[in-house]
Amino acid sequence: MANAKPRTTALKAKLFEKIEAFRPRTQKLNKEFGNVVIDSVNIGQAIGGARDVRCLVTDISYLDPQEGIRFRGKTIPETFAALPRKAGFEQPTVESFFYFLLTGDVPTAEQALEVEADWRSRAEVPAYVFDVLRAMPRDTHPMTMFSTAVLAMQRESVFAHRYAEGMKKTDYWDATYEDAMNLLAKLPHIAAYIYRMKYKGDTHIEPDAKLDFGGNFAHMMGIAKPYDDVSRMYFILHSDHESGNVSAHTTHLVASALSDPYYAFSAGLNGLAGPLHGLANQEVLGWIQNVMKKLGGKIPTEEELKAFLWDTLKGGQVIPGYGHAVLRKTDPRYTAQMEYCQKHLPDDPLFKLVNMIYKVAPGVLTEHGKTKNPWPNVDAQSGVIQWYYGVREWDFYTVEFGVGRALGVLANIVWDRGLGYAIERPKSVTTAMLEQWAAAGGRKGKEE
Ligand code: AMX
Repeated sequence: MANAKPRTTALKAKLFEKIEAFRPRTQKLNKEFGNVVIDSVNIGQAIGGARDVRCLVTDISYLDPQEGIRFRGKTIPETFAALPRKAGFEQPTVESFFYFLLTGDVPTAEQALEVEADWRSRAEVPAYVFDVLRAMPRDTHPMTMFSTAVLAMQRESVFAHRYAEGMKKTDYWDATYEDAMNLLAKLPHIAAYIYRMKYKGDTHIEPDAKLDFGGNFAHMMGIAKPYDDVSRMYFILHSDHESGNVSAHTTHLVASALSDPYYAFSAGLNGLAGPLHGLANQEVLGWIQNVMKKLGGKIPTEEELKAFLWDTLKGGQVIPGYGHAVLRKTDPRYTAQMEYCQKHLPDDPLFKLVNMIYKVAPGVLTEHGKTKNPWPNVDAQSGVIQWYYGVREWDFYTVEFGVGRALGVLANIVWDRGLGYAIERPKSVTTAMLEQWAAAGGRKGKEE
């Protein structure tokens, strides 16, 4: 794979055209306006995880604190409405969405089919990846397995291979694109393999070349319709959330050292595996099950639920699925999934319980007084849908998040290389310096 000749497809030609047209804008900003001040950093931001510091650039998605995510300028409902659908599908294909994310143009049905055919031709997972997975203790967390599988394939990297041969800087995007496409094409199979190896008695279902990304994932998971549409929706909703979140930022950071997409995405997955980030979706289900266990399997009343929320907070733990570093309203990814549930599983007891949490938790969190955002994020709702369709092993949920997140972070690093973004290297300071600047009322001049 590593020495495979670069391919030319319609999508790639279009992307090249877009990058070429865009690059002068980035170069002009950098050269002529590099000194224009757009922000200043305060001590709270330096200590507090760089909140609100505007030092990342992406044109793929933008997160407004009130409105939520827009993909390429479109809200979630606008995105779902705009993308073409295949006959019999309720949701757009992941392929059509990826085309849109990568280029900013809504594809025709035919262009989406070209992506499907392209991924199909790259979908074969090297046998050694399964050997590596099988060599890991079976109780290893599925996210560790997923990240390891991606890293194990690094030897396939077109980028690493061509870099070693002296690839020109203007070709970096092309090699990154090849790796991104090769990786994306394989992720559904790897994820489903981990699921069935761990939880379904190590019995496996071969991919079906006739199916699209979401359809094939559902097929290899062994779950009947409408799980194919559920998967399409899930992957699209989890794809991108601008560049500052841990998984996107990590992927971008690692790739900025010209580590290839396998290294970069594996690192991004390791960030996604944190309970304050992607692992929150499994934590939500764990928390709910714990509540029900304590009540002997009974659905709690609102009063009982309130008491459990307070117990969690008083125990020094966070309420998983609530709060956000940027958002200050209910996450529209939560709303999109809630609407799906209202349509397809309105009477599901778990859905009703999650709705009850939505009714009670914001008030409790507001009274608690710490979080800047008492509203639910994407993770508060996603597990309910998985549970309903039979994926009850909640420690797998973050792997599914990771499959979706790959679409966004890989599209981003293709553009990073296309626009020649620099190696990331912010400056650190010492606590003594902060104390000195605090006493002086700010950092004066450029003494350090
Ligand atoms: N439950 C309890 N306390 C919370 C809370 C929650 N859901 N959300 C925030 N807080 C607390 C913080 O821990 C912090 O406490 P501290 O002052 O003692 O350190 C305080 O409120 C202020 O935090 P914040 O500025 O409102 O949030 P943040 O930007 O520091 O963190 C996030 C954001 C998401 C990590 C946080 O809201 C959280 O821990 N939520 C629960 C975990 C979760 O759902 N994560 C998934 C987020 C979406 C995603 O990435 N998939």
